Amino acid sequence: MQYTRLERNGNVAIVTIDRPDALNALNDAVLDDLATALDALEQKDRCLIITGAGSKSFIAGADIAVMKDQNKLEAVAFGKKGSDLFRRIETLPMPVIAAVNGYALGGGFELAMACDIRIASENAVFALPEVTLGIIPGFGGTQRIAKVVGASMAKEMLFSGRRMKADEAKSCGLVNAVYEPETLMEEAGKLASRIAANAPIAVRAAKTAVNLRTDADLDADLEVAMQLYGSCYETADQKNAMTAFVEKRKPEPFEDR
Ligand code: DAK
Repeated sequence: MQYTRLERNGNVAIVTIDRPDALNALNDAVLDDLATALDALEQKDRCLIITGAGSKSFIAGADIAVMKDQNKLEAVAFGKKGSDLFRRIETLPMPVIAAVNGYALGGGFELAMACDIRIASENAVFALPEVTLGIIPGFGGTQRIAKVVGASMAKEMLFSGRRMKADEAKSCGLVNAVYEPETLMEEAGKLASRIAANAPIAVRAAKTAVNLRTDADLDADLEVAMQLYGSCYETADQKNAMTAFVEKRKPEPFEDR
């Protein structure tokens, strides 16, 4: 695995997304490595922590340089790969904690929302900037965010693409706790160990029970969201915005086409 590390501390597993030169942005290879790390989890792993390498970013989103040139079919295939993987994280038998150590943008924020519990460092920043790039979140974020922060805040974040800092994320229930960057992993480890010390069958049953309602409709809704996502790839606005990001400049004004 080039882009993911799997470590263990007792019966707590820690997966680190490790592509710091691109702020841990998700491309096919990163998603493949993350899937491989999940394959390696065992029943003895009673809690999983997911974090990002480096001090600046959890995950700065899906890889815009890759998405820029995708056509609709390629975009839907990439989206489905990430969406299925995040669904797998959401339905892992053991609890999953996202330790958000910096930027959690786009697909990175979506991954954090597929985890059971989110804690963050003081420098964490959350946003769904997809509409500024001519697309919508494609890894299930449109379906999960309202359940995490309520419909009104969810829509504000989705429609505006604005950034939310850690303190606001805490006040709206997006994260459970905020820590100094230096202590984030230690605190994540303490919480995970506390969970891991409890009766595993009971913890797994509790997770399944809480997710019952979510699971009932989510798969069908994710499919519809994927088609909506794909349709954005037939627009000039998407090409304009993603090309501008890669060329490190502002996009031309959007044309609604
Ligand atoms: N993709 C690719 N490269 C990225 C990246 C990203 N999302 N974010 C950062 N990088 C790269 C930068 O290009 C730069 O590379 P070099 O120029 O050094 O080669 C390096 O990481 C460092 O970034 P910066 O130089 O920009 O660092 P700054 O501190 O100045 O700024 C930043 C940090 C996080 C504010 C900035 O990098 C930024 O705005 N990044 C983009 C954030 C973003 O818009 N993320 C959302 C991406 S959209 C779907 C699947 C998925 C999705 C949607 C649909 N389907 C297919 C259904 C999800 C979409 C997204 O996630």
